[in-house]
Amino acid sequence: MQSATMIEEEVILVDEQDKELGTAGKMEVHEKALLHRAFSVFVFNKKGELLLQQRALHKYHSGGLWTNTCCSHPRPAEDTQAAAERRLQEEMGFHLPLQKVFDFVYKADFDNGLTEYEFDHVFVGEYEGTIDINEDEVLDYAYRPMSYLAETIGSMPEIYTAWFRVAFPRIEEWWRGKYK
Ligand code: DMA
Ligand code: MN
Repeated sequence: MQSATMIEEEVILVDEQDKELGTAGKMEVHEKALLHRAFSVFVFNKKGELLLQQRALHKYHSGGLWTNTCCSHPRPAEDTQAAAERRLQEEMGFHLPLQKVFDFVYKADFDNGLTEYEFDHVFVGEYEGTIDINEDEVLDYAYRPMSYLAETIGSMPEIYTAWFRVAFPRIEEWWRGKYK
């Protein structure tokens, strides 16, 4: 029997301006380094600490690494913010209205031959309530101060995902305007 996770998920192919070009299978785009639409969610508590997740060890790339609260890809025809709110619930077990803050394009090659090449929409939200992680996706979580993250991205970059390190300076700039 085929499990739900084995059914090929479809993602949205885009150009560098996020214009839709079509759809393709999730594994195919990461094998062939095709640019596709993605999102990254950054959730903070009232003190302005960032909620990190540690990716489950068996994820298709970056397993065991620490990263922002939640990441994934919108499905074909799915609104990107709605997808981000859906996936935050699926991975971290809570619902939160999110706000788009910026987007960026990045490309990163992984040791296992896969590549992330994404137009990444960045969303933020504030949350203090209960967290119920999905163990198929997430190994652990922790709220961390931005100063600690800035320091440790410098001193031990290997524990963090590639896109988290790329996005961090811009999130930090946004964070200074809100929490500092
Ligand atoms: C993909 O996230 C998106 C980014 C920004 C890296 P993911 O690998 O966690 O996606 P999924 O949860 O769908 O496996
Ligand atoms: Mn991707």
